[in-house]
Amino acid sequence: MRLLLRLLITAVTAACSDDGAPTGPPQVSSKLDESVQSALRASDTVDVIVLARTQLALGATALEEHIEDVASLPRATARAEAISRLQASAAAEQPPILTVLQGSPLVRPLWIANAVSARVTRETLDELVAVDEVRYVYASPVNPGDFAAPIPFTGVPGIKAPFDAGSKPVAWNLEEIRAPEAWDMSTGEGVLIALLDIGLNTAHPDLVGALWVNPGEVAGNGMDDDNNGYVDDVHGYDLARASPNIVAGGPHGAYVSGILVGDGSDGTVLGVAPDAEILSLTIATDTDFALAMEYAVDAGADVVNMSFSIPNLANLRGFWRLVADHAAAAGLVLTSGAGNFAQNRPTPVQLRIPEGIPSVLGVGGVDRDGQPTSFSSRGPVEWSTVRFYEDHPLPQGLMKPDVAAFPGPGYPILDPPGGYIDPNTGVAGNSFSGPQAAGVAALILSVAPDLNAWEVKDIIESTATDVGPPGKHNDTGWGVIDAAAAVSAATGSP
Ligand SMILES: [Ca+2]
Ligand SMILES: [Ca+2]
Ligand SMILES: [Ca+2]
Repeated sequence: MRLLLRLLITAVTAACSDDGAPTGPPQVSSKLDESVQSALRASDTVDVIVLARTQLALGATALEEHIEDVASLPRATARAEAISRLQASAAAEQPPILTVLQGSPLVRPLWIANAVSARVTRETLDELVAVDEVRYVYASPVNPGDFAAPIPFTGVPGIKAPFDAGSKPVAWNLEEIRAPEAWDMSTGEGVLIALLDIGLNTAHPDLVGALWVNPGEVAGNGMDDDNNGYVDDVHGYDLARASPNIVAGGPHGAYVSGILVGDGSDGTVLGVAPDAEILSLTIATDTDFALAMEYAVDAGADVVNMSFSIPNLANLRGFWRLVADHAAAAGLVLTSGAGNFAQNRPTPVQLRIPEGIPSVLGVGGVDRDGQPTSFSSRGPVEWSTVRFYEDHPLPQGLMKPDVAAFPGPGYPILDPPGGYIDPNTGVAGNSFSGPQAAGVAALILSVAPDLNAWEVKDIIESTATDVGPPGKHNDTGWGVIDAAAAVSAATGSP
C-alpha cells in the first residue's frame, strides 16, 4: 500500500516537473488532511504540521495504555521517561522529513509531539507524503494574532516572604472552595505554574514575588544564555511575538495570575496557591502550543493554566489532544476554563480546545448557590469526527466540564497597576474558574509531588462537592472543587 502510494506520487511529480509548475489538480493523498487541500486551493503555499509516524500516545486509548505502563512510577521518573521516549522518536524519524523541508521557511522541529511544522509548496507536499516516516499532514495557519501592544517591563522580581493570610480579607470564592483550610497543609511552595495567556503585569505587589526566574538566562543582554532557543527569556516567553517581554497590554493574564498565586501583599488574598511560582507563555499558533508545552516541561513546570478557547479546529483538535496527552505523560497537569458559550453556541461545541480534551481538566462555573451560571459552557463534547481518535460519539459524547468553580462576579480581582478591582464591576467568566482548579493542583503537588498528572486530575474530580442531580453532569461536572478535601486526599490525611 505504502509502496503503491509512493509510486503514484513519483509518477505525478515526474509529470509536473518539466517546467517545475503544477499541471493538474493537487495530488490527493490519505496523508493529507482536508485542511491542506482547502489551503492549497487558496494559495500556493500552506503552513503545515507534519505528523511523524511514531508517537508516544496517539489514539483514543493510547494515553490510558501509557498510564497503565507507568502507573507505579513517581511523576519525576515518569516525566523523564516520557521525555526520553518522545525525543528518541523525534530524533529517529525527523531527519528524512527535515531533508525534504530543506529550503522551506518556518521549519520548526517539535518533540512533545513527533512533528515538524513548516511553510511548504505543493511540490514539497508531494515529496513529504512519499516519506515513510510521515504519518499525516495538517494545515495550521500562522495567525497574525490579535494582541495589544506590549508595554515595557517595569517589574523587578522580589524576594518573597512566606505567605501568611493573617487578618487580611480573603476573596469569598477561595472560602467557598475551602482554600484557607487547605493552606494549613499546603500553600503551593515549590510548584511552578505555566500561565498560557496574554502575559501579566509583573509589577503588581501580589505577583512580583511569585515570578519564576530562569536560572540560566541573563536578562537584557540580547543573548540566549541557556541555549534553549529563546533570547533573554527570564520569566517565560511570548512565542506570538518572539519576545521575552511578558508584560501584557491587556489585563486578562493579570486577572488570572491573581487567582493562581496572588498572595495578598497589596491587601487582599485572591490566590489559591499563594506560594507557587508562575511563568508566562503567550501563543498564537498550534505549533506555539506544542512549543509552550516543551518550554513548560524544560522549565520543570507542574501545572499549566489555559484560560482560552479555540473553536473550529476540525481534525487539528487531534493534534492538540496528542500534545496535551504527551504533556500529561511528561508531568504537567493541564487546566482550562470551560468557556462562556452556553447562550450563543449549540452543544456539542460549547467546550472547544483545549477544555474539551479528555486529559485537560475542564472547569465550568457556578454561582454561590451551586447553580450553573447562565453562560458557563455545557457538554457534551464529541470526538468521533476527529482523525486518529474517533471516540466519544454523540449523543452521549464526552461529559464535560469535569468540575466547577466560581467565575464571578462579586469577588475582588487583581487590578494590574496595583490594588484590586471593585467586586461590583461585574468582571466574570470561566477564565477565572480554571485557575481556581489549577491552584488546587498546585496545592496538591506541593505536598504530594510524586503524584502523576492524571492522579491529580482524578483527586480534584473525586473530592469535588457534588451539586445538582447526583453524579457527573454536563453543566457542573463532578461538582465544585474542594481544595482542603483534595489536599487531604493527596496526602492521605483524614
Ligand atoms: Ca534562553
Ligand atoms: Ca540573555
Ligand atoms: Ca451533580
